[in-house]
Amino acid sequence: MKFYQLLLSAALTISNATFAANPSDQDLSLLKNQPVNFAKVKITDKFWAPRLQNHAKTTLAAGLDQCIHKTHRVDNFAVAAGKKEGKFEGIFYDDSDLYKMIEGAAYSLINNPDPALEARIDSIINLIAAAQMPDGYLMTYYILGNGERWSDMNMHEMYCCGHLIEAAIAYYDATGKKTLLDVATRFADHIDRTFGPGKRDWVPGHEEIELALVKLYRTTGEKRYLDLATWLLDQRGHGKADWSNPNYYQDLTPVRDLTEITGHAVRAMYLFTGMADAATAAQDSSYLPALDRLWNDVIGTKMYITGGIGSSGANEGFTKPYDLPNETAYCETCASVGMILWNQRMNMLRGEAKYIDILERSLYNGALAGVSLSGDRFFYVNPLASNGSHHRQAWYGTACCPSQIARFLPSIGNYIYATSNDALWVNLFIGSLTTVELNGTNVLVNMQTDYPWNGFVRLQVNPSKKTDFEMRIRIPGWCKNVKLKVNENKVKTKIDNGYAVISRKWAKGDIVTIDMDMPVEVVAADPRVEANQGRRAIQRGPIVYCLEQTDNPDIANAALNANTSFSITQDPRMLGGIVYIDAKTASGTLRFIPYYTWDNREPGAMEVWVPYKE
Ligand code: FUB
Ligand code: ZN
Repeated sequence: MKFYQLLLSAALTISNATFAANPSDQDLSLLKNQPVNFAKVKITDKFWAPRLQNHAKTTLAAGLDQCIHKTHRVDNFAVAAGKKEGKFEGIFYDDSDLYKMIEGAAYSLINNPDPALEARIDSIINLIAAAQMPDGYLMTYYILGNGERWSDMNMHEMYCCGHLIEAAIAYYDATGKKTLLDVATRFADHIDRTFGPGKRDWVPGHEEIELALVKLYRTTGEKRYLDLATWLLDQRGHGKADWSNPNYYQDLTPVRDLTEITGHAVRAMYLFTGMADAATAAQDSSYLPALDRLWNDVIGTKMYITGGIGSSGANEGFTKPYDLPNETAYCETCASVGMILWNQRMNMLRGEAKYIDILERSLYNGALAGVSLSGDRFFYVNPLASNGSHHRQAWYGTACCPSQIARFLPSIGNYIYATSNDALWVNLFIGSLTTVELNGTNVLVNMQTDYPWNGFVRLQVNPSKKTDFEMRIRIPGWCKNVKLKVNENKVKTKIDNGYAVISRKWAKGDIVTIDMDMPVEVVAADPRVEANQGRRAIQRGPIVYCLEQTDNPDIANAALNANTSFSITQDPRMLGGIVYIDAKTASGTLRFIPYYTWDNREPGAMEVWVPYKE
């Protein structure tokens, strides 16, 4: 096996939307492409399709059980609606987890109709609607007498409203039912009546409502929701809140002037996603230079090899450049999902494959580790090393991560394909079927692949009639050698912004094959990352690997060196079906498993960055 050494800056050197961003036609002027919505994508592969089934069967049931029976999340609404005796129990932002579970259920219903699940969600929605105040206000914590509403910008009222809006749109898209959308609209209208130019100022302590209001604008066509979103973005950085640490809230600098990613990681991701969505919807490119600067900062100096971000638990976020400790890495699951949301928007706006490289890194590593193979246990924090004491849990007091996974997984079909006027963009390699319209012609696309275990991809294209379009195939940053063929004939393609572009008149049954070499790579971090000095990580394709004690009893003495040789084995029975890597050194063999699969067997130590002897 070839022994590669890549020098990556920070954790990495940059080589050179909403879950469905759903931009409407009037948004298109700034966009290079628009994602194909997951509702139009049927995932057929062996990697993701079983995960989605497990999500529908296990993850949703587990999360709803937590909200309905094991915690007070649904009861808080029942009490607020006067249908149950009691008081508010839990954390002030708990409503948001229920909304995210509804959003996840809605996405799941789109591709897996389930009348029993729908009926269950309908009854929860009736409680939510009954809890809403006559003026549209809706947060059970304050409705149930815990102080004065709109008195503290850090109390997540707008955050909860944002998640309500996202859930309501998802449920409306899935079922056509409007009850929750009406509730969300009434809450948004209440906010719109209370805050804005000539009304009250407000800086949402936890971003989220901005991107949600853009979605609401797209769903309802009401421009005032977009205006409210841009007004809220423009509130930031003018000292309107009295935080002791405005950097934590991304509130030190006006958003267009931001140069450095700071503070709470999830908040930052939602902010940047909201800025990108507002830029698109308002056709306002003035947000983009800041987004470019922030992207370079985080990717170049503050991201882990897993695509995780936020190195410190103290602020659930960022510290200084290259400060990327492994055992104490925070890397909240929500932050990795946030990277996926934001990077998709950046790709839509810039049309460059490098954003999908990061999206893919966060997807297969930082985000996917957030859920157990069984689908009912979750990581909140995703360290890159453990002494064996860090484990997934069934739920958390602050349950943002389980509910995030619940809403994210069923929407992964959003990230595979995109289209522009005369091009099909193939961003991720996930076996799937879709039909897209290109130049007025319906084109059925059938992708088959064993990715991420194998770099061979077969794409069959079936236009309803012969038609010209470009196929833009992302060549991943990790791929050093690729062979492309059309109908068995080698094709030379131009590479444009990381995409191989095949331009031709396509006919029924045309077959493109993409054959990407996927060797084991030994990765070195930027020397400025102190924690990784004298260490190496193993990556193959998009998958980052780790050592786990159960396979490597002597993990404390594990080390790689320049003479290590690697062999790969595909084992369909191990950890849900993986390729594991054996590393042969003079002192024995080390077994590496995909990072996302760790902590699914007996507890033990784990490490991604392994000592390396020159
Ligand atoms: O504050 C709401 C959520 O809880 C944040 O997004 C997470 O980081 C956690 O603090
Ligand atoms: Zn979270």
